[in-house]
Amino acid sequence: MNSIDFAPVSESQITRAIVSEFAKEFDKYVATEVIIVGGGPSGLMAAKELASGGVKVLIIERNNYLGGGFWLGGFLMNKLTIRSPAESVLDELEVPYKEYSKGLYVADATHACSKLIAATCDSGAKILNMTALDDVVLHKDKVNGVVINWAAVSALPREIACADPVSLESKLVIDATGHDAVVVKKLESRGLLKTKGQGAMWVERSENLVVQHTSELYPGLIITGMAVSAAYGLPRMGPTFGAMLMSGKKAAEVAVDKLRL
Ligand code: 48F
Repeated sequence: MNSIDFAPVSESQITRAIVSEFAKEFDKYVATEVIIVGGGPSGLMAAKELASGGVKVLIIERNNYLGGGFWLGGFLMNKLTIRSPAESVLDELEVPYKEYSKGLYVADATHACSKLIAATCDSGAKILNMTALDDVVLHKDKVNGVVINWAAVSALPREIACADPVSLESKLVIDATGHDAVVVKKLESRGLLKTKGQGAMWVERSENLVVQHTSELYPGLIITGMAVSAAYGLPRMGPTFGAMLMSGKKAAEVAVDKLRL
């Protein structure tokens, strides 16, 4: 290949393409059906399921990348584990894996995470990355949306960046922020609920309990993934991810039931 003639396009056209397309999409999602805070495995799974079912869903993610803890297995090693029956989700996502021992499967974390992100984008879910949750919108004892700011602004001390955040409205919010349970903590800080904090490691019990407790914790607020453990004081599970994927699926089911009411 000697040379390629790229289309003649000016710098300002490129800037306009970005600004106008971002503004159009942002405008569409200023009021939406479901906002998912956190783009780790549970949040991505919930978003994929909801958007595939025709629900208008937006993920808020403070990092510039999606995936959360799903990019790595345990101890900075690129292998993640899944316990039966959650390998069915790997099949759905077409992630290769192998059976290590009866009922315990191993996959490459980077491969699994890339496939989950791609499936979520393909489903039609929209993503606002580099965006951090600042607070919740609360109307008459029901969560009605989120207050957000650019992650870069949230990371600066108040005295340097006193930039007001903006609000997005939604019928439901899903807290998928992992161990920090950031949305839940906003309600706790106002005395509206009490969290128990995550329990110690006990893998045999943890995964079943997380899926079981995935529910609407407060009117308008559904919890999924490790946020469930933090809210209910359930045991932690370490680098095994089946419950994150299954909890995301259950959170989507709970949301669909609520939207139908
Ligand atoms: O931590 P994370 O992967 O949560 P998860 O879906 O999965 C937990 C597992 O990765 C693992 C485990 C079980 O296998 O113990 O830890 O429950 O993903 C949480 C996402 O939320 C984002 C964060 O960057 C990450 O991508 N997040 C956290 N706080 C905020 C946020 C915030 N204030 N605003 C926006 N995003």
